[in-house]
Amino acid sequence: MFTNKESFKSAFLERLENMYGKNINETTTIEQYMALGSLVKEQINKNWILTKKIYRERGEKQVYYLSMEFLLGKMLGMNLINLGIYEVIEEGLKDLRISLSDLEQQEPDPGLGNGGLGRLAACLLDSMASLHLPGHGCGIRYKYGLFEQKIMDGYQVELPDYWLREGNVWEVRRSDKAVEVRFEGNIWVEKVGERLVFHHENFESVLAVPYDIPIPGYKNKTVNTLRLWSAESAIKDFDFQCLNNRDYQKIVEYKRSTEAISEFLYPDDSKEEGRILRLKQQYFLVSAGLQSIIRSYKKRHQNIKDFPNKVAIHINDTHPVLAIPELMRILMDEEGLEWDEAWSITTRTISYTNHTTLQEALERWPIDMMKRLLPRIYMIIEEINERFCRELWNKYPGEWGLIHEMAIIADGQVKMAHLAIVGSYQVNGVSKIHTEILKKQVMKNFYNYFPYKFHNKTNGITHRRWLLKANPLLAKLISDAIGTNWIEHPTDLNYLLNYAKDPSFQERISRVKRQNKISLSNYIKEKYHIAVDPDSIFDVQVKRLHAYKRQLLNVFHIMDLYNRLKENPNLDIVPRTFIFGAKAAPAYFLAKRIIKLINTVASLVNNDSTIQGKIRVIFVENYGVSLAEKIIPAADIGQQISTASKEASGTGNMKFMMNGALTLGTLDGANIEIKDEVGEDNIFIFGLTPQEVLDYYQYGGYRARDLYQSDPRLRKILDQLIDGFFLKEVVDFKFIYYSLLQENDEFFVLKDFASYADAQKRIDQFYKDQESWIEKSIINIAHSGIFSSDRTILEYASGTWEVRPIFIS
Ligand code: 26W
Repeated sequence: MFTNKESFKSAFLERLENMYGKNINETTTIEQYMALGSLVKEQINKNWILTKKIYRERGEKQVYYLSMEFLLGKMLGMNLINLGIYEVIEEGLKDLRISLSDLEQQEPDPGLGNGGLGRLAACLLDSMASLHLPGHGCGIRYKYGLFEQKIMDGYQVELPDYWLREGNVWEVRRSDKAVEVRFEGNIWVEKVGERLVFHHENFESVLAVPYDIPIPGYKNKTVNTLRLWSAESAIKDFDFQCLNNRDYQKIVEYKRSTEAISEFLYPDDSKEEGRILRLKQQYFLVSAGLQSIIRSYKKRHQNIKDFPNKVAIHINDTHPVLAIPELMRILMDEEGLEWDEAWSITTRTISYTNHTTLQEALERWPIDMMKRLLPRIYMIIEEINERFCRELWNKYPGEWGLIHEMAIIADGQVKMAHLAIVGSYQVNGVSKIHTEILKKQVMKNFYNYFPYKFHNKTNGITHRRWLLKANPLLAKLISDAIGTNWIEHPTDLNYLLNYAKDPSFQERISRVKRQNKISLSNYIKEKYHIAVDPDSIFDVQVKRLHAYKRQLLNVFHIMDLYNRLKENPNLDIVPRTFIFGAKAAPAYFLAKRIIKLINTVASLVNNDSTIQGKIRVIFVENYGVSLAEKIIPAADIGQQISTASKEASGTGNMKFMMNGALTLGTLDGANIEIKDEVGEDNIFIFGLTPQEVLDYYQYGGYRARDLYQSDPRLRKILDQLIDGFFLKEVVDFKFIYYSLLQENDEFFVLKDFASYADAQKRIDQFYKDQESWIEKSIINIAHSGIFSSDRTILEYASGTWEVRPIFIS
C-alpha cells in the first residue's frame, strides 16, 4: 500500500516505463491514467483475492444482484477514496507536475444504463461492499453503452458510445469461467423410468465470457465482484481457414449474430428485430449468471437443497425475471430435482424489485417469440402458469375474469411482472407511496392473494460518491464541524442541525455553494460559450427525458417568465439560471421534440439583451453520472416535478438535498419522504396529490382545453408553440401542442401549471432572504443521511435477503 508519496512516485514511474517503454515526460495523459489505474487495481487485487477466499471458506450466504443496467460512473477517484490513498496519490502526482483530476477526466464513464434503475444498482453495490456484505452484481458488458448525445441545431443526435476504445483497466477477463447459453432449437422428451428427461437439440450456442470488476468497500478489506458477461461465438478463429465459401458465410453470420447480443444497451426496440435481441439479452444475462452462481455454490456446498439458505438472487425489475424459469430448468434438467422441490427452492431464492407503474414499461413478450427463442424456458413458464391458475381456481372458483387478469400467460403474451410476483418470495416498491400504489392499484389482485410478499424498500444513494467525492468542499466543511463519523454513519449528518442557525457556519456553507457554482459556470462558459451569473439561482432539472417527468412544465414556466419580462423589463426577480440535462430514447418522438423546445427557448432567451440577463437557459449535452457529479453540488434548486403517482421513487431528489439544494417537487415518490424528513417549510411542494391524479385517471373530469381557455398565460404559451413565435420552428412544436389539447394532457402539465408558477414565485421571494435560505439548505443536508443507500441495503440485508456481514481481515 502507498503509505507515502515517495513510494507511490517510484512505483508510478516504473509502471509507466514498463507499460509504455517511455519515461514520464514522453507519456500522454491517457497513458498516465492507465498506469495509475493499473497500480490502483493491483492494490485492490490483494484484498479481492482475500475476500473471495474468505467467502469460499466460510460458506456463508451470498447475494447476487441481477440487473440489465449498472451505471457505475468513473471508478478511479472512488477507488482511491475507498483505499484511503486519495491525498497521498494527489500529492505524489503533484510533485510530478501531474494533476490527479486531469487523470480522472481520462476515464470513460461507462454508460451501461438508462437512468435511476441502473444508478441504483451501482449505489447498492457500493453500500454492500462498504457494509461488509457479501453481495455481487451480475450484468452485461455492453460494447456500446447508452448513446452519446450531441445537440445539433437544437435537436438530439445519437452517436455510438464506444467506451472500451482504450480498454478498461478495472476489468479482468475470465475466459476460464465462460459458460454456454443456448437459444432456439427444439425439445424432445424421453421417459427414463419414472422420470421425464428433456433433450434440447439444434440450438444455437453462444459463449458467455465474464469480465469481473472489483467493488471495494470504503476503507475496509471487502472487495466484492461485479461480473459482466460478454457474448461470443463458440467457434475458435482457426476453424476459419479450412472452410468453403458457403460455410464461411454462415459462420460469419453466426459470429455477427452472437456478438450482437452484448453489443448495445437497449437496442432500438421499436422494431421486431430489436425486441428479439432484447429478449435474447435478458436470457443471456440470467442463464450465464445462474450457471455461474450454481457452479460456485457447488464448489462451496454439497447439497443443492440448501441453496436458498446460501444464495439470495435479486432481480432488478422484471428484466432478469427469466431467472425464475432458468433456475427451475437447471434444478430439474441438470440437478435432477422434481418440480415441487425445484419450485420450493426457486421461490425461496428469488426476490424482485418493481421500479415503475407505467403501463408501457411493464414487460410482456409475445408467446411465439418466446417459444421459438427459448423453447424449454417457455415450457417451464407454461407449467408455472398452469399450476398457478389451478391454485387461483381453488381459491376463486368460477371467477374467470379475475383468473384471466392474474394469469402469467394471457392474450398471446407472457406477462413478466406476474411471473416475477409468483416466482419470488418478496416483491418490493422503491418508496412508501409507490409500494402503496402497487398494493392498492397496479398489483392489487396479487396483493390480495400474497399479502405477505409485498414490502417497501425506499431507495437510497451512496453518500460516498454523491457527497464525499462529488462535493469535496462541502464534505470537508461538514467534517470540520461534526467530525468524520458521518462517512460511515450517514445519519450523523443530523448533528448539522446544531449549526443551521450559526452565522459563521452559514457563511461557510454559502461560500462552498458559490464556489461550486463558479466551477460549473466555468465549465458552461468553456463548453457552450455562455456566461452565467454565479449569483443567480441555479435551478436544475437533470434526468431522463420523459413526458411524466414533465420537463415541459419547467420550460412552459420559463416561457411565461420570459413573456412577463418582455411586458415589463423591470420585473423584480432574482436572476435565474435554468439548467437542463436529459437524454431521450431514440424512438421517443415527443421527448425529442421537448428537447428541441428547450433548446429553442434557450437560444431565444439567452440572445435577448432586453431582458438584461435575468434568465439564462442551459441544456447540457450528454447528461450522465459524471456530469451529475459536477452539476448537483452547484444547484440551489432541484426540480422533481413528475405527475404525482408516476415517479416510483426518484434518486436525483436525494442527491440534490444531500448537496444542499432545496427541492421543488410534487407529492410523488421519495419526495414525500423527503418532505416528511425536512418539514414543509424546507421544501417547495406544489400540484395535484397522487390520489387526485389517480382519481382523474379513474373517473375522468379533467379537460385540458378548459385551462387553455381560462388561463391567459397558458393560452399565450400554447399559441406560441404554433403561431410563428419561434419563427422557422413552427412545425416542430405542433406535436406538443396536440398532445396537450387534442390528447387531453395525459400528465396534467396544464393542470399543475398555476400551482407550479406559484411555487416558483415563492422560491424567488425566499431566496432574497439568504440567511433563512441557507438555514433551509443546511436542514436538507442534515436530514439526507436516511437516504443513504447504506440504510436501504441494511433493510434488504435483514428484511429480504437474510444475509450477514462477513468481516475480511
Ligand atoms: C423496457 C424496459 C424498461 C422500462 C423502464 C427499461 C428501463 C426502464 C426505466 C429506465 C426504469 C427506471 O430507471 N426506473 C426508475 O428506477 C429508479 C430506481 O428505483 C426510480 O428512482 C425511478 O423513479 C424510476 O423511474
